[in-house]
Amino acid sequence: MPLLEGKKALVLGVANEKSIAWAIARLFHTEGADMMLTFAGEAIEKRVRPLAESLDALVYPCNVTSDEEISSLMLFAGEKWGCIDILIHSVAFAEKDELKGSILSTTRNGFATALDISAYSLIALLKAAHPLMADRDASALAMSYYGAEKFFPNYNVMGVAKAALEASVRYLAAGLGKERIRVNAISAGPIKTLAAVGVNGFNQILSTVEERAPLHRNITQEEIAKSALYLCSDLASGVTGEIHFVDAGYNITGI
Ligand code: NAD
Ligand code: IMJ
Repeated sequence: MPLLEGKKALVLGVANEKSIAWAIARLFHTEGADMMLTFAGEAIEKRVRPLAESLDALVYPCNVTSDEEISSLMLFAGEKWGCIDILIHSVAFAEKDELKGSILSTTRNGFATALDISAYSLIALLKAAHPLMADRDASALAMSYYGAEKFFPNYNVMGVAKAALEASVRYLAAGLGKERIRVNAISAGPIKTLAAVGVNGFNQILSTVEERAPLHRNITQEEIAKSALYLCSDLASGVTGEIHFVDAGYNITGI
């Protein structure tokens, strides 16, 4: 039996075939969900349209910095579907200069941009989407990283943004529980996606995980998607406000 038969799933954050959001979209489609993908900007649109077509997915623009684009997206979902069962937030951005050197070089604007796109956007999206999600056992899922809790070189303001994202997940879960909307996050191990391109020392991070994680390997986008399927399906009907690690066990290690 497919786990998401007839469910309406809105996925933000597909940039290319390596995106975590793409693995989630493919698996949710396989499990019977109707899909909608969003894009921010023309460069991404060119990549997303053919991917969406292969899933029969609807496509709509949404730059998460814009309240107008968010509300227009939800109007579109309302017209097409009348409801939303699943919202996947797989979006993050900081200016590249913020992701090197010291946290002390973080600028006021760089901080605002990173927190706006990577954390506030989850609140903004659910503020606009919750009327479509209420009272149908809907769920939202965001993507985080262990840098929210611990120091990782170069992650800098993104670590602060992920800490805010994880706290937002807990507050949103508490606020939306009365509408029977669950809100969770996956804290994923490092993966070579577009979000890792040009990051100093990324290969070192990958080999440290191989060396030290209990499973002695890195994780895949498909493994994140499988855990996302659990968290967004009825299998996790009692789970909300949770930050679930999919990291080959790396986070439990001491030395
Ligand atoms: P990705 O580059 O494929 O995905 C990031 C997405 O964010 C892209 O689709 C991009 O278009 C979108 N985005 C950026 N600014 C936006 C805006 N203003 N409006 C709308 N969309 C915007 O990389 P990914 O690795 O698949 O990242 C997805 C999520 O997973 C991010 O939240 C990231 O922090 C998180 N994550 C990634 C890793 C990793 O190692 N790759 C590990 C843990 C968590
Ligand atoms: C990103 C930067 C520094 C260290 C990093 C990462 N480590 C990991 C990532 C150790 C695993 C990837 N990650 C978890 C992210 O959340 C990445 C977010 C990101 C990446 C970029 C690169 C390109 C750019 N802006 C970005 N904004 C956010 O210009």
